[in-house]
Amino acid sequence: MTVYESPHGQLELRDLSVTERVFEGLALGDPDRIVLSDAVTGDSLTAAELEADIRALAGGLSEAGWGAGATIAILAPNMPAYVTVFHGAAFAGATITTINPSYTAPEVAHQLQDSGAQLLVTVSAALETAQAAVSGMDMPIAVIDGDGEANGAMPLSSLMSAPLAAQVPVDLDTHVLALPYSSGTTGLPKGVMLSHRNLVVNVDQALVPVPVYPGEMTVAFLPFFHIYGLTVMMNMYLSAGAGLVTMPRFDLETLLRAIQDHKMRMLCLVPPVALVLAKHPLVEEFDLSALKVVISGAAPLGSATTDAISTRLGCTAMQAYGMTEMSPVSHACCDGYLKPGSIGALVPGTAARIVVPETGQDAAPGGKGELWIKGPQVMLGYHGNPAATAETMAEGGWLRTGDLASVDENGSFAIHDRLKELIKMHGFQVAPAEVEAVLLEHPNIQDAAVLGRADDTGDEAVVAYVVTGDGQVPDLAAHCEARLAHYKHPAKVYSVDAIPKSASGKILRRVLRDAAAPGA
Ligand code: 4UW
Repeated sequence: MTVYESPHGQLELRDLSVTERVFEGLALGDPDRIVLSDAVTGDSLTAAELEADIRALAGGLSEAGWGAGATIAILAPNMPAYVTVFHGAAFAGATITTINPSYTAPEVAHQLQDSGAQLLVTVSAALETAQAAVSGMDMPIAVIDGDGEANGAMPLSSLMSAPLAAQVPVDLDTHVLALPYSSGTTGLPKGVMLSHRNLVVNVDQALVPVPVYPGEMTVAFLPFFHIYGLTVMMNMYLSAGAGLVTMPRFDLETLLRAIQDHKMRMLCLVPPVALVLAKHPLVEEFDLSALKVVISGAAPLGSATTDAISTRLGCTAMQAYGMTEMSPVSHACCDGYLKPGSIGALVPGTAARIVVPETGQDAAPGGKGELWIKGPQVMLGYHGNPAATAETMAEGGWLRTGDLASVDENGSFAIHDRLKELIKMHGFQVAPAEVEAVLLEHPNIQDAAVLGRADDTGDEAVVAYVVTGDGQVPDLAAHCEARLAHYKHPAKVYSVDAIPKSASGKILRRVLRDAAAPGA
């Protein structure tokens, strides 16, 4: 077995809950400094206000029976109060499942049911979807903004009560703190069970190659419902004593203005935003001279784009790599590990193997194989799905990432391809199996397969192949609109005679991918 260790060495594990870790960061500096500010509404929270709100919500949730043992769902865009809800629930000993606010009611309902949530916290703008999702369920709804009472929901403020003095005790290693959803290497989205240990250690692991300084600010447009936004934006910045300008959705001008006005030093983004920074003319109209580091992740980014950003903005542009199942960070570039096209070196306390899928053997030095990861940030497993957990976790605690990778003699890793089914659209997950299931609900579709096809920007589009009785492609707009968030809708649908499958009935996606698109 060839095991690659982190050049940063090991990391001392600290027995803190994720909220206690964030409180450490809030205590670094003036308690009256703003740590969260909404880029659109200007609503803000100081360090002292955030801590007080978290303690008050934790107190109220505990009193109401939504503390220890409860699962709370959050369906909201990025906003300062998102942090209050996440950490109020965490401090009260609850489990939090984070839902994409662009989901349709059936998608929300599915995650609520699968996660076993008992309370749904949302915003007025998503209330209609939330109510449609919970119809037929005994699921109270709390609304962060507005009173919601007219609609049978309760205002979140009614859950604020006497502040909780201390973390409700939970086992840091086994209690499920967060339950974000990921399809992993195959199948439908599954709840990824992450512990307090996972999330705390990953913040500290990421801060070694990617330090963040007390008092600085960055823009959080990467959504908190996704693990990248949750750990790297929310928890890493606040734990380091820094702060965030939150954006409910991406808007270039707002982003550029925030970087300029707050003299931001570092920006974390995804490849489509990296491209915009490299090319968009609006970038010239703002003073971004404070920006020194730009980090991209969640999907591949070519070195041409990192070079273009470095040249245009006079900063270091580089990649990091993560996966929901790893809380999420396992690799980041840093001094000594800035090789073009690379995802950098292993973060502290993390080990890797490169395993050739066909043989199950470790690849020869420099060779390609599936990236396997072991470390304290690796998930506990998939919620209620031991079969999927067993498929993903190899013996000895190794997580199979489903990514084809290699490592050079210096310890810089590169990702070459995705072996798994997953499609990445703007950095967000689209599980082919989920889209296929929706297509199969259409009365005229007999069989379906879905793939990602890279466009000329390197982003992926969802492409569907369908078998229909008459060989015609049905109009799927209304069908998909009712069932799937927009970013999961197929951009192209082709009619085919048959979907290639293995003897066991598995879709042969590579065969489909390699065949010329019919009519294209
Ligand atoms: N290059 C190529 C990359 C890369 C990549 C991810 O939705 P998930 O489960 O999770 C994420 C997490 C991304 C992330 C977290 C923390 C961080 O610092 C960072 O970089 C700044 C990124 O996206 O999807 C996981 C899958 O996304 C692909 C890869 O296929 C992985 O298994 N992926 N980062 N740099 N591909």
